[in-house]
Amino acid sequence: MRIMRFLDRRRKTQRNIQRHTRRVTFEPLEQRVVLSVGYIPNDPLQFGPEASPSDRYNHELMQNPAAWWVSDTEANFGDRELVVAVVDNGVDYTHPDLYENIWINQDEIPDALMNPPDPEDDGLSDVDGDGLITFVDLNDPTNLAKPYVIDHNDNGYIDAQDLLYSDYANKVANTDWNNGVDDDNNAYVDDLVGWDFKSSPDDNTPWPTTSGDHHGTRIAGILGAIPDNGVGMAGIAGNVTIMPVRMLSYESSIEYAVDNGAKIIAMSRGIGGWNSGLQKALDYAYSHDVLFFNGTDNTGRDGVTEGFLDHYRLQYEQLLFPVNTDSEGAKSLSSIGSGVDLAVPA
Ligand SMILES: [Ca+2]
Ligand SMILES: [Ca+2]
Ligand SMILES: [Ca+2]
Ligand SMILES: [Ca+2]
Repeated sequence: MRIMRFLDRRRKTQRNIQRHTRRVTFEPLEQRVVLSVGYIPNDPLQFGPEASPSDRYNHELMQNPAAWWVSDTEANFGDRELVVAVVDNGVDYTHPDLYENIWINQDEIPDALMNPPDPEDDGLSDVDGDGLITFVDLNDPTNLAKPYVIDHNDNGYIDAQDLLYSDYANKVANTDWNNGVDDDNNAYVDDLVGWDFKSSPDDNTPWPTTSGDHHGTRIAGILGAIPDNGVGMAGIAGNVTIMPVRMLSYESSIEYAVDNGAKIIAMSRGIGGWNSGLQKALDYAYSHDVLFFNGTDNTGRDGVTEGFLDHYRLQYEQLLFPVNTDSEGAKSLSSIGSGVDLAVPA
């Protein structure tokens, strides 16, 4: 009886696979026909009619549509409670394909917004009931009706910059949120959406201040661009929460990310040798069960054929070193060789 049920389920699964394979057939990529089954989101830059195979090969090679698939009309893009710190040169938290996924430090939200003195006002609402106040909640009509949820920068939605500034051009703080009080007592005043260690003095706007500083925003997009919103691209795990940390030293940036709830750290520093600060930061992350990734350099060296060892990658035992691949799964920009842990199409 049990075997029958198993076979029955297997047949059903096979029928489903055949159905979805017919439904979702990508065009030939080079000489190889790539078939993918699963949920295809509507993000135009990767899945629209104009998108080329080179725009979406990362999703095809990783078979992300299959991982996302729940049903024809429902997808699973990851867990919002999973916080990924992008420790880099800042993240454009006003970006239309990122704003909803930016981390909000729950304990830095002023109590006056959760429990307002006005008895008529019941405060901010956790609309989707996930136990957090997120930008998804703040962009719901229930919260948009509150006098302290305002699109100050006039871009059509509530984003991190709206919480920090009532007038960004003139650097006027939004004191409803950015109240000058270290509400969570973590020694970072008003760290509502991350921290900028690089500016002098350091501050609460982990924003790419120099034009061309798009690296952190790009990393944030690859992993967490809002999926299925008809805009731009789809992140690999587009429902995760992104904590922007603009870094200076390893220790302070990593400790901040770990202490404030990041479970994954994505960093992209050129590491050429031994650094005691990095090792301390790694020990700290590792002892708190935080995965720590750092891409290898982009000089394209091949340690396998050239026969050298990159000793630094072997020294940092707890650091995960990914390399990027091209659409064929072959070596791309990244250097390969000893100490590399995994390869990812990107
Ligand atoms: Ca806005
Ligand atoms: Ca704080
Ligand atoms: Ca505060
Ligand atoms: Ca999108």
